[in-house]
Amino acid sequence: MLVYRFRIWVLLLLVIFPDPSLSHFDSAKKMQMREKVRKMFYHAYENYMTHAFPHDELKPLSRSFTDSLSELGNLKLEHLPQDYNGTALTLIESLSSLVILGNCTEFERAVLWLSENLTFDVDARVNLFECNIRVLGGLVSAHILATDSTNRLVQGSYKNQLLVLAEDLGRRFLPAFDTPTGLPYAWINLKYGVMKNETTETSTSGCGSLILEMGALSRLTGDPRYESAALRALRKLWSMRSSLNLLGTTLDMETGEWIEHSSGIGAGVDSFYEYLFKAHILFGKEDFWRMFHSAYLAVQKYFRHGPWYHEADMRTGKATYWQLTSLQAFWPGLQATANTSHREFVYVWKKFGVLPERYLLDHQMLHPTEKYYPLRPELAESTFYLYQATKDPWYMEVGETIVNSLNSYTKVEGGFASIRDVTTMQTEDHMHSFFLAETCKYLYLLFDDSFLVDRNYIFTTEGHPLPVLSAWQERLPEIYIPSNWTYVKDEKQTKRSSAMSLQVCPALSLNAGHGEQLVESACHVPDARSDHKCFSDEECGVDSASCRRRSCSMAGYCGLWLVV
Ligand code: DMJ
Repeated sequence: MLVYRFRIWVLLLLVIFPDPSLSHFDSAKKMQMREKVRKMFYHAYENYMTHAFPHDELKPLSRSFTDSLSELGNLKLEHLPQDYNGTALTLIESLSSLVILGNCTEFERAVLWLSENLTFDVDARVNLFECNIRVLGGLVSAHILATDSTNRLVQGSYKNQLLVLAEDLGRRFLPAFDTPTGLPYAWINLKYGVMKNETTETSTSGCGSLILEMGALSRLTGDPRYESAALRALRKLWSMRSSLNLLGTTLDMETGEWIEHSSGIGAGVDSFYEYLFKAHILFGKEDFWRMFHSAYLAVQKYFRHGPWYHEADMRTGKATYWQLTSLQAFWPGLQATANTSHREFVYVWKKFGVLPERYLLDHQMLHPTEKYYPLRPELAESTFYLYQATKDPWYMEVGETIVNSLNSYTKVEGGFASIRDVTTMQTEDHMHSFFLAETCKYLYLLFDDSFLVDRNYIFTTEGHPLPVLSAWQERLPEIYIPSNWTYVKDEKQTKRSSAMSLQVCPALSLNAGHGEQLVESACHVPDARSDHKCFSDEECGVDSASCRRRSCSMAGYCGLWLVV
């Protein structure tokens, strides 16, 4: 019975997934797709500018606006401001995308408007994490882009106005960190600081993903307080890990005790892992790499189940919730070798037309209430990274599918609307600012990466680019220094090949005796067929890291699936 169901899935998937060897992605097609994405961006941007600016976000169905900065992360909509008229959130979030799309005129117009009108001296309680990634990150990144002569912006008219705004905002963040543990409050009033009786509950990503933006602000202003505050919080959080190197999802920042011990790689935690890795790239500190390495190994050990990631209790490592949450879709992009997980996310996208917020893996069904798709970027993000890493045209086809779905299901006259229920494709009157900051940007970069040629950027969790500058780097950890910089390879070393080139498991092919180190690799033996698909377990070979035999997944791809 199971075998039949499996075969039917595979047959269905053969129809759903095109064969990449027949890829139609020549340069004309790429250009056509790029233009399609450009149109999407401007349809969203112009509708925001016409119907919502200078308020925070667009309501595309009613063609009106919402001042949503203080609603972000505020599930119960508590302490909403009485007299707050927005901070042009979507415009700030669009700045770096405008530069990537090459629209310097509009970028300059926006910079001018912001420098003359934007103020953070507003009585609004905001979520520190959200305000950091969207507003501070948007401003810091745009400031760097404005001062980069290769962007052909009119340099003379730019007088660091965005940096001045960013520094003002950063100063307003600092009272949140003035706590006995160094862990910040999740909420801060921009005008009055931490409110009386403010909640002490926060999340792992809330206090562990501030280092890129606040670190960049310190490097740009020479004021170390921002980076130190973010670093102290991150270190404290890391010290709270369990003996399994796992963290929970929510905690009390005042006592430093965990509230929710179950966690995964999705909501409430996701960007914590992302920032450890990216902070290492941006600032070069070995510490970040060590933390990331231990945390990553623990994720792979306790959360991973074949291509999927479930949640587990940080104390025992025992599985708790078996569910896909849409935020998890950034993970394959972070790994950049995780084509198997990426394919399963694509499979779910194709099954529903877009990616539902939560999908129960153990029951293979949608979560009864979280059936929405708020125009999230994570799958486009991973698709862009995996295309950059592999140049496999299949990822462009995935990008095309995403673009087509967004245009068919979410495009309305007044912009792009979130989906309330993926089973009915009923729309909702909200276009989140990350649609312009991330979703459109990653899709555009997938089809045209000319912005990245000869430049080395990391993207923040909100998709704002920050350049990797040697001036910001500490000494590089040994692990990242190519061997030929310091010494000539000996004979044994030259004989070593990667698992990918050997196409066999390194543990089988390399003799790990007598001082010789076993080469561990995250890459796997390439799939037998050029379209990466499989019909049977026999086609799948072995996994190079574990040497276990791989099998053919429900979606028809090779991987290390464990039987549930
Ligand atoms: C964005 O604000 C960021 O990507 C964040 O890290 C997670 N959620 C949204 C997009 O889904």
